[in-house]
Amino acid sequence: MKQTTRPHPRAVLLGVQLPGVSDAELQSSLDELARLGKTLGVEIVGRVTQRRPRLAPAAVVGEGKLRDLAGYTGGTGVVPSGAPRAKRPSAGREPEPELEVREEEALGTGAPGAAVHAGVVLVDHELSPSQARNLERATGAQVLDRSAVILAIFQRHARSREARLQVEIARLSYEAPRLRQTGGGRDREGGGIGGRGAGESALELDRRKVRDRIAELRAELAAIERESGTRRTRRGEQNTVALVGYTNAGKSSWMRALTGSGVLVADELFATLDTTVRALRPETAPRILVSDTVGLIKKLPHDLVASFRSTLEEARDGDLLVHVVDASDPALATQIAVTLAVLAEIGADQSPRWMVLNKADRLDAEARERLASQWPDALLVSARDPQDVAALRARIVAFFQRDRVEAELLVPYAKQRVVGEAYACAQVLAETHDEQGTRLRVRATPQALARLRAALDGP
Ligand SMILES: Nc1nc2c(ncn2[C@@H]2O[C@H](COP(=O)(O)OP(=O)(O)OP(=O)(O)O)[C@@H](O)[C@H]2O)c(=O)[nH]1
Ligand SMILES: [Mg+2]
Repeated sequence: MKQTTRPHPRAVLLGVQLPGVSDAELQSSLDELARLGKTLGVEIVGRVTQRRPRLAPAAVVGEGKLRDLAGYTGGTGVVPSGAPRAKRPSAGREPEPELEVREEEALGTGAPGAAVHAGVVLVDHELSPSQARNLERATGAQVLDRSAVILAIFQRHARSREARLQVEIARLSYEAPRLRQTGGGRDREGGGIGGRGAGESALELDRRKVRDRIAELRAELAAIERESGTRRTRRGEQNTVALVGYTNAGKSSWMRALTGSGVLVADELFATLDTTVRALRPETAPRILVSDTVGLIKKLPHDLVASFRSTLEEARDGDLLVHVVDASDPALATQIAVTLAVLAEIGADQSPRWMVLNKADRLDAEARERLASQWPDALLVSARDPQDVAALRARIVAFFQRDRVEAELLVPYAKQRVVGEAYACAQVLAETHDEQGTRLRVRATPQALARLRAALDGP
């Protein structure tokens, strides 16, 4: 082994093939889980799957598969009967407040003879607290379900105060019921809320602390959102386009291409958590604002949707939604369906919407043809192709010009601020001055025109 590179913690994937799920669907779901794991920095060393009518209540899979799983992790492969063993002392460290992949354990060499030792098990299903605990006891590894993995990525990628608060609220909400049912405070590391003692009183204390903390964070978030709410209302006067879609589809790449902004583009899942708003370049008069939004994913934990609601509402408030799809991903149909479902959930399914099949540069002629006939209304493009960028920009500009009407406005000298407003929300074709005031010839939407006239009639 090279000494310079720090090895990644190793993980094994666990998935159950439920009735109605094809082999391909199962594998594609596990592929996605593997990508989520890689985003967290773990190396995937194997997959254990089982076809079952439902998840085994005790430990997701049956006894035989549990032993297979332990072959990767070095555990006993058996769920011990009786009370959970006492917690290992955590080397005098304070409990980590984050759901983190514990590298030191993942790198352990506990399994004599095991070729690859995985310290982490990623499960492609929502786990009950007892399933998680049993799996941990049988495998000796850290067990994370899909929601926990997504939450950990969000936690790692959150930059702004707003995003950090949203993630923290989601994480506490995710953990609260688990805390309730473990019966002795948290017995899994990584959650680290409240006391460690066993018994009802400690549990009560933990629960209250979590509730209080969530309330506190919500209040803080509400204050921030009130402010960004006013920012949004101000933007409400302008033309806005929201880029929405599945994570890694290329939203931020389009944001960069359309606006020249330096937003982060990365080949990882959930690179973007904060909404960024920038003007379309070259600038139009009035300006068209483009916003880049948080990506979506299959089985996005409900707590995250709830807590990122206001961020997602940025998309709902757009005059036009550009739904970016990774056309080179074999799972694009599922990704489209998931995106549309979330848009419907947040009430964003009423706005005009275009579908952009992105990454067309990765497709051969045959695939392009197939997609074009399958999604006849979509645009097949690449964020990397300047011609495609110019074409989409032109379509966006045309969209906002569509219902424009021309009008003449006389702005008295006492109300010159309306001239500024006209430049902000309309295209000013001519400006002349006479003794009565400023005469503007404008082209604007009927709504913008009505606003300007109201401003002229008002005090
Ligand atoms: N080949 C190719 N790659 C692209 C294209 N658009 C984006 N990518 C790549 O796809 C990856 C994801 O792009 P992003 O723009 O960060 O995707 P996103 O939708 O913002 O993703 P999240 O913020 O994580 O939800 C990056 O590695 C990009 O370079 C494209 O048109 N062609
Ligand atoms: Mg992004």
